[in-house]
Amino acid sequence: MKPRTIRRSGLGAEGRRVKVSFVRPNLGDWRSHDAMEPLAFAVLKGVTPPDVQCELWDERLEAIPAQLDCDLVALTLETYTARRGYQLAQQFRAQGLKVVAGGYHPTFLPQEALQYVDAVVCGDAEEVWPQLLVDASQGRMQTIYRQSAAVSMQGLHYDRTVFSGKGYGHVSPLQFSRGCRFACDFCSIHAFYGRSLTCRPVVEVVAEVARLRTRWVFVVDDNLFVGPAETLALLEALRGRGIRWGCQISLDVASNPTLLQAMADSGCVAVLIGFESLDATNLTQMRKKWNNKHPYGEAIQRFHDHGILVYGSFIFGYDQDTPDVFARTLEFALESQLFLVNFSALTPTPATELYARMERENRLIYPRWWLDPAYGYGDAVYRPRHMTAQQLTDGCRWARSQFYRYSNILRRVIVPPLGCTSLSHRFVSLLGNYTSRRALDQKLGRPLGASSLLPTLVQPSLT
Ligand code: B12
Ligand code: SF4
Repeated sequence: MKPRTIRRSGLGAEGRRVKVSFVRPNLGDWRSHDAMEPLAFAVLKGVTPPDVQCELWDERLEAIPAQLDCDLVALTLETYTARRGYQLAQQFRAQGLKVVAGGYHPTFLPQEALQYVDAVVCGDAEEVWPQLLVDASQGRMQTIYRQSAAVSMQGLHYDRTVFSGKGYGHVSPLQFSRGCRFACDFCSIHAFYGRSLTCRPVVEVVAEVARLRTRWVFVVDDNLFVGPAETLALLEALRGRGIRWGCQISLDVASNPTLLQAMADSGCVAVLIGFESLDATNLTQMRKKWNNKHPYGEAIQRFHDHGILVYGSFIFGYDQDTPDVFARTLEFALESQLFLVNFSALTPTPATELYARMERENRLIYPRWWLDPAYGYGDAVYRPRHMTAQQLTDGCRWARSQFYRYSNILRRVIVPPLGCTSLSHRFVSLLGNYTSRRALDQKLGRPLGASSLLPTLVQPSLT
């Protein structure tokens, strides 16, 4: 792996300095309640020469102004925000501004993105961003910039000054690693990072923790169980820092008593675990058969015994699922005292193995659902094997609505799992449930993008 060097290149001698507006679109032109600081822009700000002016607009917190006072608009796009992002790009390009897009979606579909923006950055960006700024200032921005996935994270500076004055909540995101040692067929992480798995030096992470504006931390890694030694080194260094934190981590950590204890000792209050399915054949199909080795009930109990709440993520619609899957999974979630759940309809995103399989099997109802005005957030986008697409959409909604009924929320907060009865646990549970319920009410079934601009977005050909 080549060592990472931050090129503080400045801008071209004969070129002028560009003024940059970082823009984080929402799913549509409305505000939401689950916004955390978008770390991508802290990374970009960290490699932006100090005299390049930057501002941030996050549509989850505030309306994006109709006119931006800048030369370059830098959009971060996920698949769910692509449609809205393209609409904004069209609007700003019509005003003569240059637009660059980065993040998961443009990385996977650069040619689609280039129908709406001037340039695309594929992959992580800290190595290529300074050069892009130079090129932009000289009026010769290339169309595609690509950074290798295997760049070291050593010395990465997450410059959070870019978030000053914005109304983000009380949880600070923090990154330790990139990539995941697994490759579940539906997940974008493998498609983005391939086999590369990199960590920041623990000492740099700890120094960043000391500078955070809050003591509540969410480690954004897709799987904090990078490896026993790496994860243990981080956990030991986090002990005694006075933080309360949560993360996403693979289920196999529950079979490692040393790591579980170290998580508890360092202030971990909650973990998000991808259980995905209660069916062993489904797990094998999604390339997650290692989940079968760890009986779910016992694993959850071990987390609870260590004072760690469990947020369970489940996907409905794999090929073994029949219409009774919703009630069975709901019952499991309630009985095993999960404090939050995510019940999602299986949704094939671009560049994943799942997407390729669905396309091969000719099962996609909305092949480009992220651009399709008929698609609503949470809708099934393909034909499941043993139920209709409508049953899948409705079943997910039903299971969510049952889990987040006020009576169930109250029960979870008043009677938490033994081992998770402190005020901190109850606070996290109450806030998490309230936020999830509100976010779901707001998003489910809603078309992506802004309704006022829908007619102007053309569907590109991807060939
Ligand atoms: C934290 C998180 C959330 C948080 C919110 C994050 C926030 N900031 O508010 C919550 C929990 C709310 C959330 C929600 C969802 N999320 Co989310 N989330 C993440 C997670 C785990 C970390 C994001 C992060 O901070 N990364 C760290 C930063 C530094 O990395 P980065 O964003 O990739 O940025 C780098 C590059 O991509 C690039 N880059 C990115 N943007 C730009 C822009 C420019 C101009 C340039 C040059 C470069 C560039 O440079 C950066 C630095 O190198 C990611 C997975 C991941 N590892 O990124 C999933 C992820 C982004 N989420 C995902 C999904 C699917 C969702 C949901 C739709 C889930 C659901 N079913 O409800 C929702 C809704 C999303 C929405 N838009 O509303 C998918 C997106 C897949 C895709 N194809 O787009 C991801 C990749 C997870 C996954 N395993 O598949 N999420
Ligand atoms: S374990 Fe999680 S992050 Fe890793 S590939 Fe599977 S779903 Fe993605």
